[in-house]
Amino acid sequence: MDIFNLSNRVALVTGASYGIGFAIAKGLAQAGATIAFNARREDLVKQGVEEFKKLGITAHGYVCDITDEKAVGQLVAKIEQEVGVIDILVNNAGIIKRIPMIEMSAEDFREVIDIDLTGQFIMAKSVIPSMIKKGGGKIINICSMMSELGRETVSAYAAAKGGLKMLTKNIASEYGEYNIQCNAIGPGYIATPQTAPLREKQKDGSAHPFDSFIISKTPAARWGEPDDLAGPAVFLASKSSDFVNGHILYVDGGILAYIGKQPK
Ligand code: NAP
Ligand code: GCO
Repeated sequence: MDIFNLSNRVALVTGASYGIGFAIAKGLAQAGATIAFNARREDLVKQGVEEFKKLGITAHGYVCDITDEKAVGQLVAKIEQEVGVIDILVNNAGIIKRIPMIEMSAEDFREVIDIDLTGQFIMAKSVIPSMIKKGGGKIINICSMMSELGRETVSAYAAAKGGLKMLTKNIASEYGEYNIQCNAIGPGYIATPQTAPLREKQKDGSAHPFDSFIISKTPAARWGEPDDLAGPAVFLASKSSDFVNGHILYVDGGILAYIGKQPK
């Protein structure tokens, strides 16, 4: 459908060698976009390029750490030169550290904030000037259930993802007049390497208690798959969402709508 068509659009998806970033990049490519992506390690960039190739997608891979402002500036300039001006930025790269707050060092806390919040700021500020010159663009930040909810051990992550929600609204407020739409996707619990430790089988072969907990908290009664995020990303990257700005689209199987089951 033309309203979702991304032909002649260049999309940069950060951290897209695997996981949610890969699935979103695949979805954008299937809607017609040309894909650029980055990872921190050369081998993961190569692996990503190969995985895209297997799907018939020519993706342009680059080594870049999103927290390095100078390197990000060089990355954006290189993509503009080799691929074209970035029309769509998906701020996907991120990490989590699961440590009880009173045991967490300030250094660990800062690292999470640096990658999950400052890195998104650096990426966005680096693509916006060319978007303004070109007459518009789309920025999609990847938020979280932790943009709304807290839980044990994820204080830094929740602080970063809560901050990212407000950065999303601020970018929309500050650059909306330039036809830039900045929205976010808030994924629920998605089966990726990031959440693998929460889904590990127990020694006796039973499900991890957190695994069963999430299934019971999710009206859809399952973990999400990375591909569940592709359609919402295409919507937010396309002209279908031209009057949607500063919105957080939760794609969570209903977690945020649900009070939870009463205990038996
Ligand atoms: P993942 O499987 O751990 O993948 C994260 C990606 O980010 C990797 O490609 C990683 O690449 C990249 N990355 C991390 N730090 C980076 C840095 N400094 N510079 C460049 N790339 C970096 O995670 P995921 O589950 O797909 O999650 C992707 C995003 O969705 C994250 O922002 C995450 O917080 C968010 N999210 C995940 C879930 C979930 O349930 N899985 C739910 C809500 C939100 P390298 O380490 O190889 O560089
Ligand atoms: C955790 C999880 C999360 C998810 C996700 C939820 O330990 O609770 O890893 O925080 O990855 O962000 O939306």
